Amino acid sequence: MSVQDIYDAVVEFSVDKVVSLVDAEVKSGTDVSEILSNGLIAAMDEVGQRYSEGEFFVPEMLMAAKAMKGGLEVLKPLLSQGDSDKKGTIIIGTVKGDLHDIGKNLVSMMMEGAGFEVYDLGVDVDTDKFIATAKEKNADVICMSALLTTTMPFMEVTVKAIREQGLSIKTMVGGAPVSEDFANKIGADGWSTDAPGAVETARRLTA
Ligand code: B1M
Repeated sequence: MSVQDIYDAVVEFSVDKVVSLVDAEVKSGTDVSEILSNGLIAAMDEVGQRYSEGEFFVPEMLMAAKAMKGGLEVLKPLLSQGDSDKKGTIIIGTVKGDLHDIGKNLVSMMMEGAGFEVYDLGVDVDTDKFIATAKEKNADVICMSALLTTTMPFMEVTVKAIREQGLSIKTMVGGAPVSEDFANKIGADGWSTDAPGAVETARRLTA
C-alpha cells in the first residue's frame, strides 16, 4: 500500500479503492499533503494529460473526479479541523460558466481548517451572487476559482463590479490557468497557485 496506489486507483476510476486506500494511508500516518499532492492531485493531472492526448474523454474525467472526491471526503475532517479562533469571513465559488469544483472545495476545506468562516456558493457563480452574499455575510474576501481559460474573464467582471460599487471587500483568484500576472492585470487583491497558498493569502488580506 502506498500513495502511488492512490494515484493508480484515481486513474482507474475506482471510488471504493481510493476511499479505502486514502483511509489506510491516513491511519498509517502518511502526511495529508503527501496524499494530496502525490496521490490525488497528481492523478488528476495525469487524467487531464490523457484527455489532452485524446485517450480520455469527458466521461473519464467525470469518473476520475468522483474517485478524487471520495478521497477528499476521507481527508475533509483532517483538513477542516484546526484553528478555532475566528479569522475572517470568506465567500468562495467557481465562476460563471465553470463547473470544476474539486480545487475550490479543497481551498474551502483548508480555509475552514485555518479558522475562516466560509460560505461556499458552489459552481457557475455570477458576479451578482458573489457580491450579494458578501454584503449579506459582511465578508472580508471573495475567492474565485476558474479552471477554464474561457471563464477567467468573469473574475475581472467581478473585481470591476466591486470597485465600481465602492465596496471594500478584498478579492482573491486562483485555479490552474490563473497566474500572478493575470491577477495583477485584473486588479485582484490576491492570488494563489494552490490551496495552502490560498490560506496564506487570505491571512494576509485579513490581517
Ligand atoms: Co475539465 N478541463 N472540462 N472537467 N478538467 C480541465 C480543466 C482541462 C485543463 C483538461 C485538459 O484539457 N487537459 C481543460 C481546460 C482547458 C482550458 O481551459 N485551457 C478542461 C476542459 C476542456 C473541460 C470541458 C470544456 C470538456 C468538454 O466538455 N469538452 C468541460 C467544461 C465544463 C464546464 O466547466 N463548463 C470539462 C468538464 C470536466 C468534468 C465535469 C468532467 C470534470 C470536473 C468535475 C468536477 O470538478 N466536479 C473535469 C475535470 C476533472 C478536469 C481535470 C482533469 C481535473 C481538474 C481537477 O479537479 N484537478 C482538468 C485537468 C487538470 O487540471 N489537470 C480539466 C484537481 C484539483 C485539486 O486541481 O482544480 O487545479 P485544481 O485546484 C488546485 C489549484 O488550481 C488551486 O488549488 C488546488 C490545489 O491545491 N486552486 C485555487 C483552485 N481554485 C483556487 C482558488 C484560489 C486559490 C487556489 O483562490 C480563490
